[in-house]
Amino acid sequence: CKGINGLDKVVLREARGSSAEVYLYGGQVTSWKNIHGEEMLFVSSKAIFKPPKAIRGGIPICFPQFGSHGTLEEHGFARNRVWSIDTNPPPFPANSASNTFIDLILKPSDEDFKIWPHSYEFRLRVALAPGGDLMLTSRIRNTSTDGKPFSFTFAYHTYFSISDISEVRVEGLETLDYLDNLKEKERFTEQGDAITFESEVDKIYLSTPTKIAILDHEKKRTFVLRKDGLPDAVVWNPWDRKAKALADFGDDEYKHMLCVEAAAIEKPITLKPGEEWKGRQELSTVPSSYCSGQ
Ligand code: TA6
Repeated sequence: CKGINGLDKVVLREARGSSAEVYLYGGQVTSWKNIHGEEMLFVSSKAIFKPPKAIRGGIPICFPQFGSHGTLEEHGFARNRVWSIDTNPPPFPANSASNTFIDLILKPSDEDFKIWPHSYEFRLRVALAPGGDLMLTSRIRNTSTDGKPFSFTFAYHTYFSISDISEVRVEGLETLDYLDNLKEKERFTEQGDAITFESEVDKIYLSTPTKIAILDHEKKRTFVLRKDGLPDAVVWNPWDRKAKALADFGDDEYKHMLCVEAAAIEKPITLKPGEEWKGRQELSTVPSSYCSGQ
């Protein structure tokens, strides 16, 4: 269907009423609603839905570079490109079985090849499971014929919609090492209990578990992020000062969002010609009272 500024977006609806929206611009999920029609993702009221700015919110795809550690623009360029509908996807493994999905594909333009001289096919499947779990599967293949391998870093930069940042806990990252982006990426070890928030946070947790829980106290809702092929996890909230410095972010919006990002950063992924990498994240929600100990 037609989205803002003539850019297309795809709306997925599954039988029990959950839905998702995916912009071809950036291959970006910008909405994920549960069966009650409640929006689970944060998109800034000041988001810009057209090139060259990435849409502020939803699930930006950071590829072929996470962050600014490299030669490309921050978070690479996949989120700033218009993707195509993939009409001929290779078969997906059974575990992404769902009958409500869209397949998108991104291949390098001549311009892209100048800034990142590698041939690849990036296939993204966005799927809704019956009942509304949201599944993103990325498959990136090195299609070069010159025998050259390439390396990349990657993240699903997911913006969760939350009631109040001061009443959120993240479970699953306790005692792990992390690189602190606010302290020259110095390495620290996280303390032993759930993470809470009272100021700007920008941390890359290393070698994290496949399941991370984000507990929204007020909504009595827990987001569960399950991931595969993505060993790291970024946790980011800009807080007030950084929020004010972002033109496409409302001054107070930091109170109602938290980024928890399944990622591969510390150890870049290297693909030889013909090799394919798969990175998957699955988002679900459970009532908080049942979450602890799961
Ligand atoms: O994921 C955290 C982070 O790397 C922060 O450092 C902050 O820059 C955030 O991403 C947003 O980046 P963006 O380029 O989308 O403004």
